[in-house]
Amino acid sequence: MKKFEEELQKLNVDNKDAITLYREISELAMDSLRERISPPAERNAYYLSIEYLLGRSFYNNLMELGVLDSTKRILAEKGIDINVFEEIEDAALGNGGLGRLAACFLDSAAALGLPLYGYGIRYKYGLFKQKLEDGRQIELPDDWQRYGDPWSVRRENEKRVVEFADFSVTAVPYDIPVIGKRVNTLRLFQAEGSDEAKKISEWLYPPDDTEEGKLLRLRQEYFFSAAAIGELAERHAARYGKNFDAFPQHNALQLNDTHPVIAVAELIRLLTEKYGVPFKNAVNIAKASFNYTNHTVLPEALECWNESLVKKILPKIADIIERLNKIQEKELKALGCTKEEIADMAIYRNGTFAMANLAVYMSSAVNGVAALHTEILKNGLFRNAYRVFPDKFRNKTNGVTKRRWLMLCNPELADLIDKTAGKEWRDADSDYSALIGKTDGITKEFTEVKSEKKRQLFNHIAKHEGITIPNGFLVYAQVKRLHEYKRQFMTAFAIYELYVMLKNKSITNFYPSVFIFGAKSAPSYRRAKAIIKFINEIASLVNNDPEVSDKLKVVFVQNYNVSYAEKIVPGTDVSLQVSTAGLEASGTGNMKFMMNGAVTCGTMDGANVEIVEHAGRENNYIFGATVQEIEALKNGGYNPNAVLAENELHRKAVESLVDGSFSDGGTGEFKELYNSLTVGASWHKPDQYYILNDLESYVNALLAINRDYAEGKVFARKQLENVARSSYFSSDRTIKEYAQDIWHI
Ligand code: 26Q
Repeated sequence: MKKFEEELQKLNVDNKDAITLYREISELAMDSLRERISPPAERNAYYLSIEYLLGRSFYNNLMELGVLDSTKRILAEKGIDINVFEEIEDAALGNGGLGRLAACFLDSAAALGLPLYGYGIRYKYGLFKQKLEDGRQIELPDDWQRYGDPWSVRRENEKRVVEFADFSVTAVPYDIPVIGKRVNTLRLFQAEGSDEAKKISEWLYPPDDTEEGKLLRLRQEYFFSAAAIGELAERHAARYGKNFDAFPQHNALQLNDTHPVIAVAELIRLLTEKYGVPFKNAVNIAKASFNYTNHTVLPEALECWNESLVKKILPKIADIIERLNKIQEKELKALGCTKEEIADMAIYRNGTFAMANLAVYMSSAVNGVAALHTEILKNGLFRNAYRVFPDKFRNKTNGVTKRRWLMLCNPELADLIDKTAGKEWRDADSDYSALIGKTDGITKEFTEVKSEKKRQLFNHIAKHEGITIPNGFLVYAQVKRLHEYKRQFMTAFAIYELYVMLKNKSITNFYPSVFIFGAKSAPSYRRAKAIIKFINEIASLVNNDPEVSDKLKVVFVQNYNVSYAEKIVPGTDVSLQVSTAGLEASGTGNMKFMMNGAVTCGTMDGANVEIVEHAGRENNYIFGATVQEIEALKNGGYNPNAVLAENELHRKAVESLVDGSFSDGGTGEFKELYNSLTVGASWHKPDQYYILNDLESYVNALLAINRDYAEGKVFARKQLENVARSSYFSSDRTIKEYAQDIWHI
């Protein structure tokens, strides 16, 4: 990288603003990368994902190139603070966990030297930018390319046409380098052509509450799937000739949830129509090439496409899916399945295509994203398929990249690990288990690192939210998409109860604490938006009450995104992971926090189960009903009103929604939230996420943490044990498993 550093030395920075410098320095880095792009291997894996939540590339790429420190130094010599580039927007081409996981996976594969290529969509507008006005979420368009996009290369001569029944679209590839031992690429397609063609890559996640919106979403899914498949088929033919029997030997395709499942039908269509492969062979080739990862068991998040919709714009694809359904039915009958079992597994039912069923039937491997989640797939959602095709199913517990989520966002902790256990942990093939047994000796140094990261976080919050948090506060954080099943609502009640207890002095010796929330709600998700408003009402009550504000603070940060997470995660003591057991497939925020020395306060859900297995239950705070207990409540006629009748504090907290304590501005939102817990709604029973069932044990866990934290060293040791035992949650480990067990690369 000498060349990059020399060029940077020569760079004239006079009178250039941060944006110009950002572009010029990024271009220098891209120049130095050009000859390092790795050629495809004989066998490659491809990740098909409708989301990639990349965050900022600038600092990460300089780090991966090994020039972050020298760039910082050279710029400083020129009078420029490298932090000026923090005004550069995140590339937020995703919503949350599934998109961020895709980014971590690409990073890990490159670091390990594995040929994994990403395919997706180059949305003009990524996930909306969030502002809070009067405690409410306001959405603003995310024009992330406003300052240019120096990390992408447009591949004009590799564009291809994607056809719909009513019009065709040009898919133009943009390649983003993914840097590591190999330099792989993430290829995002941009839709070009007529106005309606261009619309396809305009918005991440168009509102799909109308027929038109649904059509657009379907077009997006087909658009990038077909562009990717077209390219892979063409490349195969050019390299190995028109015999496609060997296609699965050279290509492993991973479906990131069901959004790209239509690629399966597209491969069959292309092979039969363009390359003369008989239908049956094409089906077998597809089955041997595809694998599917499920990321959610929530019924409302399982994709079903109306047959008529698919027929309208993709008649041949609809035909193929129907044929697959018949083949499946025949096979299942021959295997002795009952009518009910066949109906449950059917690809086509009640006029819709069940995409998860299509994915399971047409994939070689099907995986969940945490041990518990995979068990739930095998015994619940896909129980029949599991009985018929047990060998397909496997677990691949998620992970996160330690490069972005430790080395980059917490260099102070990374240095401490170096000093204590050597530097080897930084290699993709290594881990930090060398820390094990050494944590006792470094609690003081760790506490200093944590305090420094809190100071940095509090400064950032003061600057962006205008709220000051005194140094030394204990930090609890719940940052993730806003969803009822994630139960930010329950945290709100817990905070309100703490507030009441502080006021009436039934708790004393409370260690001063701040609760940090960060979350975006889907724009049309009314209840989630009401929960944001409710949390902000509690925040203003607590923060403005002089009697408690030196003990308790609540901050809801605006526009929580990857870059904000890089500040919050290192500065947090307690990671709140409190979903209703059985509903969070894995969670990956929990892993980022653990890696940075936060204890988990959580339920036995998703990857929390494995976090506790590795780091020790004694070093974390587990509370609430287990999956089995939730099952029992479900079957036993759970009655939240009985809980309310018995517990005055809970009653006070829940009644605060309707007794005038807070105002929802006359919208009726708080009453609706209240009803969701006490009377239910047409589509669900009261308190369907068992908030009131778990609230008491939650508050007790928060209080136990608060007491233990005051002990100092003992708590720091718990935090450090989490760091030392977090190796398993590196996405390097996860990717090695995919490479060995599924992709065979
Ligand atoms: C559903 C129906 C129609 C259209 C879209 C969708 C849809 C869109 C996005 C369904 C699901 C998603 C996103 C899911 C997601 O992010 N899941 C998270 O995946 C993480 C990575 O595996 C897990 O850690 C989280 O537990 C899981 O919630």
